[in-house]
Amino acid sequence: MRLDILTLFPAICAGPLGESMMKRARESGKVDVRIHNLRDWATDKHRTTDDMPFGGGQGMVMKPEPIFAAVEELRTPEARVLLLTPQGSVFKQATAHRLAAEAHLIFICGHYEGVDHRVVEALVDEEVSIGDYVLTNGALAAAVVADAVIRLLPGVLGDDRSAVEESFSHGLLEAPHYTRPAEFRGQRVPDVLLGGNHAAIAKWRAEQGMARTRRNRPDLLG
Ligand code: 6GU
Repeated sequence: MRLDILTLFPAICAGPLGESMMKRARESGKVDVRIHNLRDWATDKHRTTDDMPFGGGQGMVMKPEPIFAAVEELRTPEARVLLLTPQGSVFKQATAHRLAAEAHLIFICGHYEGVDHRVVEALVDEEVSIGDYVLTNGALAAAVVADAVIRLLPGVLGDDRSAVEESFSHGLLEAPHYTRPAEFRGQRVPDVLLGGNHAAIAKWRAEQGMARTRRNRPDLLG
């Protein structure tokens, strides 16, 4: 997969996508991540990327020209173009699986109060938000979406089962995990996990996952 990220703050994306599993996925060629400064496509002396909103109101709006120039230069026939914005539809694990099947993604990171809507009309295939809260810009959201998608690419996770068995794959949260020591500061690991009864362990985990979902995420149970 190729992923182009267009942002006014490349360093915000570069940190999270330059460590650990993301770093290895890039170094092994499983994903080609290119982080671009949108300012490189601004043409005036001050390299302006924003302007005042027509109709008045608070804040600035990202100008269309640099975004059009960048996307027209970077896009390929296979490219799917996303705008990261709190006005988007909410990103879910299912969205990550769908995007992981694409050959080329282009992320446009929104900033200021918004992006000139002609960008959405003419260039963007989908608008994506990462949740119901407001970030100062879309670069952090782009790194989040990129991580969730890249870890699903073939060969990126060491053990391919871990992507199948994890949280949300079955629509529920996971059971608690424990490692050694079996007793720590008076708290014991549940006995069922210490015996080798795999059917009993699977049953306990299913019950715990359900109880945790009821407590923390009742919305997932409809
Ligand atoms: Cl994609 N951008 C911004 N600025 N805030 C957000 C978001 C995106 N998703 C949730 N909040």
